[in-house]
Amino acid sequence: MDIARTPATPDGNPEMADAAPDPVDPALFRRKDYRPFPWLVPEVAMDFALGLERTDVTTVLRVARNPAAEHADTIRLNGDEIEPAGVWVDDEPASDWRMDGGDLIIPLSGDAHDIRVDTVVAPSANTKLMGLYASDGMLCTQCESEGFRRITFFPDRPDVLSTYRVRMAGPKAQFPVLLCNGNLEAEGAGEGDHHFAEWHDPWPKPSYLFALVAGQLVANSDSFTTMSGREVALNIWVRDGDLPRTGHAMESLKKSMRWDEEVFGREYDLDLFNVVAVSDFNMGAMENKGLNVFNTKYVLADEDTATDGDFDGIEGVIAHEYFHNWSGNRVTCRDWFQLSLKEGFTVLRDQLFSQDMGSAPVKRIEDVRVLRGVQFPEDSGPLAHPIRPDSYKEISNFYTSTIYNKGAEVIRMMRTMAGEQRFRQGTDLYFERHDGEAATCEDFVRAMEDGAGLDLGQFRLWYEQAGTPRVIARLEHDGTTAKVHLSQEVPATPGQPHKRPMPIPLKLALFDRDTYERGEEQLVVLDEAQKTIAFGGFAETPVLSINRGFSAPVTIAREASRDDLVFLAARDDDPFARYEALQELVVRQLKDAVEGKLDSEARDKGELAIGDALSAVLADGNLDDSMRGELLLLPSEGYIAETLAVADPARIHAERRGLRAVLGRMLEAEFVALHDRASAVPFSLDAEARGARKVKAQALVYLADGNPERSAEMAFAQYQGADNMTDRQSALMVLTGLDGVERTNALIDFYNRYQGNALVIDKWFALQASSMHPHCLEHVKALAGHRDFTLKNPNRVRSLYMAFAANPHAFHAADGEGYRMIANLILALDPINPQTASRFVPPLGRWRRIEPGRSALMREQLERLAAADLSRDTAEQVSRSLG
Ligand code: 0A1
Ligand code: ZN
Repeated sequence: MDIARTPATPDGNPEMADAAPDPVDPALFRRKDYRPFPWLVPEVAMDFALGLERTDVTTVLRVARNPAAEHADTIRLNGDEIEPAGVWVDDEPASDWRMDGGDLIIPLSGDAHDIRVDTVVAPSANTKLMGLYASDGMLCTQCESEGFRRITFFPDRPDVLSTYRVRMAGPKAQFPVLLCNGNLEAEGAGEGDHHFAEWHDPWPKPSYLFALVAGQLVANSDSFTTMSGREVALNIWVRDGDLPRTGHAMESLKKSMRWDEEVFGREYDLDLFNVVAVSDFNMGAMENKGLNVFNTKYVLADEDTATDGDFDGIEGVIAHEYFHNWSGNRVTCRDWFQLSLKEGFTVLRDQLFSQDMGSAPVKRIEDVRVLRGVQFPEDSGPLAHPIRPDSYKEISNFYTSTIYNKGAEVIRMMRTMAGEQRFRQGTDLYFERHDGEAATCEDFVRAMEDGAGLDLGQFRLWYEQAGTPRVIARLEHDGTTAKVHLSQEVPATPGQPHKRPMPIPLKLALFDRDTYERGEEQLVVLDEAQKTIAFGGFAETPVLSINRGFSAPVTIAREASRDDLVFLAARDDDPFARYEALQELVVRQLKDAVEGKLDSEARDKGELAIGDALSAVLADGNLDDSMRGELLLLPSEGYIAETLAVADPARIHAERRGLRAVLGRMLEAEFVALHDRASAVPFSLDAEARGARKVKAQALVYLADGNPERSAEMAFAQYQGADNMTDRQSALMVLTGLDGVERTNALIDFYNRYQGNALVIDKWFALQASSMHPHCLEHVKALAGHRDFTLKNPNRVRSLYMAFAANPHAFHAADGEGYRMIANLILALDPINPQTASRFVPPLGRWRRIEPGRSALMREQLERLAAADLSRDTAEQVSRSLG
């Protein structure tokens, strides 16, 4: 590696400096400690004798010394909760091996050997859902990041690439379908009632991309012809009854394959692509080579059981996993510190795909909402980390919004600076240079420099520094010149007290206040602490539109008057900037209200301005309903909290509801008319009908606060008349927040109607846990005892408790009961499924930004957790949260 071009880290260490294990905390893995593995493993052969209770695994590794690594006289094979049932070296039984923790260490004297290790695993007992596990009577695997070591002993790190040959055998009646990565080479009858299949994956891959599935499955089969004319067989495997709900996933897959060819020049590289849906899964889906494994939530949909949002989620996740075939699989990661190399890039790719499939501006707004709702709080809290972290204890904790969503924003900024065409040259070069390799973020940046012709010297700070930069914008007008004064601050984050200025690409434009004319849009890269840009030809102070299209993942503090925001909210031609102006108008009002800065006159004025702006949105014939729905959405309570140094969740909730009630009353007739108009649009999945359903829901939400009785009536009628899940769910959401017989009846009806459909019953739990009802917390407590609730299924756990933890008025109950409930859940879930348990710690970790009374109660629960015997996953999150 060319050290000369490697940037220095903030503390002055070159990226790959030599380093010994951390003397203070040996459990800490550090990026700078990277060493290549002493052995290459070009080929792996595996044999599985399958059973739910017991599966026997034989693994043969062909190993050879790695000329690029230091000499070693042993090989370390990682293992986790497994034991070697036999070890052979070059066909001779070996006895000189030893264990080091979970790892198997075998002495090796020659330059090349065959190592055979036998293991036995118990899939049914595997509640962690990592490695080989049973779900709903079938067998499946999850190996990213470190699950393969729960199946067999192996150098379980992403820079060891091997081709795999796998034989799997088991009872045919129980496991009629046998799937693995790559191509099926042989299948047939085995002993007795058994059968077998042999798979070969010709593409070298790291162990985390290994997958195996066995069970009673049926396929929706189709095919795709690639740009070079190769025919690829496509299968989406599901449980028998679920087949009618796989059409959308299949269409999404074919669209993704075509789009990646057209936009990134990437062609699929096997003759077969399998997707399997499983109901017990820790995450959304997994990009295993040629055999993607999906959470059922991201496969199954029809109009009766899935919302428009679910349809979008499926399209996006199918695309995401498919795109990984190049950004992740063909070019993989050198180590887990480089996770954003594949995840940030792939998220950007799936975002661009979804932009092209639907409305680009709406998708951009949705993506920014996720970033602000999840990543910004992460970046301003105790768990803040750079998109390329420097250390971790448990890598599962780093599958974060920062790695994924901020990672995507960082690459998007490169694209904005280079333009689409040069960006493509950069990605072409990256794929060409690193195909078949385990690469680093630095490799990606260099390919962008060389291929896209960007100078990214200082830009590398985006990989190193955590925290959301804050840009302060001030406009000065003198004669005919308008000066935009920009400055930036990057806040301190854990372990990074001092920050350097980042290069921040800001798209901006100035509007003439009288003629409404817009000057040319400029891309200004703010790469110093302060910068001033002058624009000529303005007789009057213009109106500044900044961070158009959300060109940089920063917060903007601008000195804009309320009139300026109203101006932009009405006529900015950049849809994002228009949305932003409206959001800011509301955020300012609510912030001032929460901080007690509004007298009644100021309150009225602000409410009127917002009412006028919304009224204009409702009346604007140039808007489609989908964008109208975005513009109508009030900023979330979490987002408002994020703008305050210390937040009082109860006040924020009360003020936001209060404002919505005022607006609901002010615009009651308009909302009723909107609801009527939208209700007349017949169901279809096209953009217009979807937009209609979106604004219909918005109208009900405003009316729920403005005129609850009327809203309840309308919602109940919508619920009963619904011919699709989007309308049914939005009506039920509104009813669940209100009191009355409509609520009870609709909840009972919904449960009875969808009993047995796990994904829809998840919605039933989630709606109640995220409801505006004042007794939400008690409802959640009761639901935890419901016969359909189980800690064993991550979707069910999330549907109840994640929805609750994200529901500020319930979670932040003044007596701390919400915090106690989440801590109790963590304690109960941790021994079953630590990965899912640890994801519930961050909501408690917000304590520093919450008013003192609640803050102490949150901390108390974290301390209670810290005193317990926790998994490595949860312990790391708890100690960082307290830290
Ligand atoms: N690489 C997957 C995410 C993923 C990570 C870990 C998992 O283990 C439970 C599962 C999935 C993605 O980005 O889609
Ligand atoms: Zn991914």
